[in-house]
Amino acid sequence: MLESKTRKVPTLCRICLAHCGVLATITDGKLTKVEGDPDNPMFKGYCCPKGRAIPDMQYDPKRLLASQKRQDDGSFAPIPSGQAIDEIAVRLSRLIAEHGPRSVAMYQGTSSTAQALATPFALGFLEAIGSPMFFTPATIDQPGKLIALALHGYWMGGDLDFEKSDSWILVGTNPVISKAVGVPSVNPGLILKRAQQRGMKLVVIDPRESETAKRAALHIQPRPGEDASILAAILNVIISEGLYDKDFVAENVAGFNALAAAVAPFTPEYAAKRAGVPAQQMIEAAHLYARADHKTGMVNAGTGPNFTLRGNIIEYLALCITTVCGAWGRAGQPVNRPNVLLPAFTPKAQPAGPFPAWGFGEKMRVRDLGMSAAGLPVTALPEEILMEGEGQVKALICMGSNPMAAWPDQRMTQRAMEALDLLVCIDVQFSQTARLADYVIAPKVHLETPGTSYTCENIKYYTIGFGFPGAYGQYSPPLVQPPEGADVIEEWEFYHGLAKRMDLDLHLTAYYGFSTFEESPPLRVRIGRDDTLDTQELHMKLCSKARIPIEEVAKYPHGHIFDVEAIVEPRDPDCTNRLDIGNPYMMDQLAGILKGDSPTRQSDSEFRFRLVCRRHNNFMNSSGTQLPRLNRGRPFNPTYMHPDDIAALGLASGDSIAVSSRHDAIPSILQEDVSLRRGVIAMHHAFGGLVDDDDKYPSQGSNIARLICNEAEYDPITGIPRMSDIPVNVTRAPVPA
Ligand SMILES: Nc1nc2c(c(=O)[nH]1)N[C@H]1C(S)=C(S)[C@@H](COP(=O)(O)OP(=O)(O)OC[C@H]3O[C@@H](n4cnc5c(=O)[nH]c(N)nc54)[C@H](O)[C@@H]3O)O[C@H]1N2
Ligand SMILES: Nc1nc2c(c(=O)[nH]1)N[C@H]1C(S)=C(S)[C@@H](COP(=O)(O)OP(=O)(O)OC[C@H]3O[C@@H](n4cnc5c(=O)[nH]c(N)nc54)[C@H](O)[C@@H]3O)O[C@H]1N2
Ligand code: SF4
Ligand SMILES: [Mo]
Repeated sequence: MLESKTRKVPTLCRICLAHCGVLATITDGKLTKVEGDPDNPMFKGYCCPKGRAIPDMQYDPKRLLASQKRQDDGSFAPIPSGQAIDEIAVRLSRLIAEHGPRSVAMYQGTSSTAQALATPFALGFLEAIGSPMFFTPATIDQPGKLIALALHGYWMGGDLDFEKSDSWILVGTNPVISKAVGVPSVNPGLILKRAQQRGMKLVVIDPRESETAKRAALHIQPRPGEDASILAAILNVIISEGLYDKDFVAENVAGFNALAAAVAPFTPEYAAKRAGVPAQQMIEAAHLYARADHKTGMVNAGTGPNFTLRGNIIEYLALCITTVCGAWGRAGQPVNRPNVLLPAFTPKAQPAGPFPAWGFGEKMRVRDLGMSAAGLPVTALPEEILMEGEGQVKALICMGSNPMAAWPDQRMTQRAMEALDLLVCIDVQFSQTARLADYVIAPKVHLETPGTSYTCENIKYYTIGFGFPGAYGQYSPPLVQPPEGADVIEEWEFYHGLAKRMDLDLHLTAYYGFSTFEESPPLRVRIGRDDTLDTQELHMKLCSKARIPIEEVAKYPHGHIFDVEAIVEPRDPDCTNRLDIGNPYMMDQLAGILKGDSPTRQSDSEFRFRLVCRRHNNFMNSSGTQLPRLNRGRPFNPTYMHPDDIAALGLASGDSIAVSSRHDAIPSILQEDVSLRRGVIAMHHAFGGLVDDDDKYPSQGSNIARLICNEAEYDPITGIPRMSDIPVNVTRAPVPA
C-alpha cells in the first residue's frame, strides 16, 4: 500500500510585489496548503489571505489548463500551445509585413511583473520585430512618481529605513492592505503597530480612516484631490520656521528659493480652506515630521493622489519635503536596500540626474501624448487601435493583464479590443479581456515555476519606499507539477516560440533601473532562436552579475539576509549634480493651483459625491475576485458610504443603487462605512463583466472604469485620466430580477 507523503517546503509568493517567503505543504505531489514561514528571516511567518489561497488558485476549476482558440461562432476550443504559437506567428508576420512593426503592441500587467523572465523576453521580442509599442499599467498607476523623480533627480544613497525613523508622511497610500509604498512590505500591519508603540510620528493624509491611518499620530482627513495644497502648506511651514536641513540643502540641492517662493502663498489657512481640514493640522504635521532632534523619515504618496490629475506635482512635493529635510541615505549610514541578485554596488551620498521626464521616444498619434519616464501612455492605446491610418495598432498581446477590468473608460476599451485583428491573452482564466481574445495562452502558475526575489529587489529603482529593507534574497525551484494532462507553458516560452517561428534571435536586457541610476552598462543576454532553454538556467543567466551568486542564494531555501558590506560612501568631491526642487514646470503647476485652474471643482452642484479608489486585502486587482475562498460569498464590490450620508439620501445599507458620473453609470450595492469622510464614497476596482453585463452586478460586481473618461480630463504628459476624486451621484436603483 502506498503511504501518503507530505512535505513542507519553503518558497515565495509572487502574487504581489511583497514576495513573502512562505511555506508550502505538498501531499503526494499536490499543493495542499500555503502559510507563513516562521523560519524566513525577513517575513517571520507572515502570509496574507491571497497567499494562503494559492492552492485554490492553482486548482481552481476555472483555471485554464490548455490554450484556447476562438472559433467562428465565437466559442472557444482548446488548442495545443505549439499550434497556437504557430498560428499567432503567421498572423503577426502578416500584420508586420502589411502594416509595419508598430501595428503589434504589448501590454504587460501586474501578474507578469512577478515573473522575472517575462519582461525581458517580451521586450526582447518587441525589439527583434522593431516595435516600440510596449505598455504597462505604470501610466494608470502612480506615473507621477516617475515624472517627479526624473525632474527632481535620484539620490544614490538610497532611501531610509522606516523602522529606524522617528517620523514619516504617507499620502493616499494604504500599505497595511496594499503592501506597496512607504511601510516595508514585510507584515506592514505589525511594523506599524510597533511604530505606534515606540511613538513614531506618523502622519497619514487620506479621506478615509484607512487601516494605515488608524496607526497615525495625526490623520488628516481631507477632501480628495487637495493633497498638493496640503503638502505645499506643510513645506511652507517647514521652510518659514527653518525646520529644514540647511547643510544638506546647501551641499546637494538646487532651486530652494524658487520652491520657497512657490509655496509661500500656500498658508495653512489657505490649504485648510481648500481641503476642508483645520489649518492647525498642517502646522502640526510639519512639527511632527521635521525636527532637528529626531530622525526625520520620508514622504510617500500612493495611487489615491496619483489618480487625481495632480499626481506629478504631489509626488514632486513629496520628494521636496523629503529633500529639504535631508531625509535620504547619508554618508556613513548602512545602505537600506543593498543589492543581492543585482550587481554589487556601493552608493555614494550624492544625486544622479535630473534626467528627461518626457519629450523623447515614441509619439502617440493621438492627443499629443508620447513616451515619458513613466513609459508609453496606456490610455492612448485604445485610440491607437481605433484610429485608422499609418501606424494603427492591429495586434495586442496581453500578458498577466486585464484591460477590460483595469483600463479606464471601459466602453472605449471594449470597442478597441473588438476592433483588433488579433488579441492574444496569456492568462490563467477567461478574464474579462480573455473573453474577447482570439487566443488565450495558458501559463504555468505560482509554484509550478521557479521564483526569485529579483523583481522585488529591482523595484527600488521604480519608486522610493518600496522593496526589501535589507540584503535579502530568496530562490525557489518549482515545487509542484501542473495538474495532470495540462498543456501549460512558461510565459517566456511563448516569446521564444514566436522568435523561433519568425526567424528571430532575441537580446534580453537585465537590470533596467540599475543601468539608469548606477551608470553601469545593462547586462545583455543573447538568446538564439534554436537554443534549448531551461527556466532555472535562464534565471541564473539573468542574474549572472549578481553580488551574491544565485546558486549561493539558493542554498538558503527559507531566504536569507546576507551580511554584505554596504555603507553609503561620501559624495565625490568633483560631483556637481544637485537634486532640483525648483523645477519650472512644477512651480507652474503650483501657480496653476493658486489661480484656481483646479481640476477639483469642489462646488460641483450637479454631483454630490466624490468617488475614491480603495484596495481589498483579499484581491490583487481583478485576480481572486471570483474565487469563493477569497470573496467569501460576496463576489461584488459594494459602494462604501458614511452612514450619515446614507441616511440623508433616505437609503439603507444593502440597497441597490446607481452610481453615475458625467461619463456613464453603473449599478452597485450600498455598504455603510464610518471610516469615510462625508461626501466621499469608495469602491474597489477591477470587478464586473463586459459592458453589457451590468445586471449581473450582485454576482460579479461593477466596473468603476466605466465612470472614467480618457479624453475629458487627463495629464498631458502621462495621459492618466481622473481615476479618483470622481464627481458622482448616487440614486436608488431597482434590484435586478
Ligand atoms: N478605477 C481604477 N482602475 C485601476 C486601478 C484603480 O485603483 N482604480 N488601479 C490601476 C492599477 S494601480 C493597476 S496596476 C492596473 C492593473 O491592471 P492589470 O495588470 O491589467 O490588471 P489585473 O487585474 O492585475 O490583471 C491581471 C491578470 O492576470 C491574470 N493572472 C493571474 N495570475 C496569473 C499568472 O500567474 N500568469 C498570468 N499570465 N496571468 C495571471 C489574471 O487572471 C488577470 O486577468 O489597474 C489600474 N486600474
Ligand atoms: N491587497 C492588495 N494589494 C495590492 C493590490 C490589490 O489590488 N490588493 N494592488 C497592487 C497595486 S497594482 C498597487 S499600484 C498598489 C497600490 O497601493 P496603494 O496606493 O496603497 O493603494 P490603496 O490601498 O488603494 O490606497 C489608496 C488610498 O488612497 C486614498 N485616496 C483616494 N483618493 C485620495 C486623494 O485624493 N487623496 C488622498 N490623500 N488619498 C486618497 C484611499 O482612501 C486609499 O486609502 O497596491 C498593490 N497591492
Ligand atoms: S502580501 Fe503579497 S506576496 Fe505576501 S502573501 Fe500576500 S499576496 Fe503573497
Ligand atoms: Mo498598480
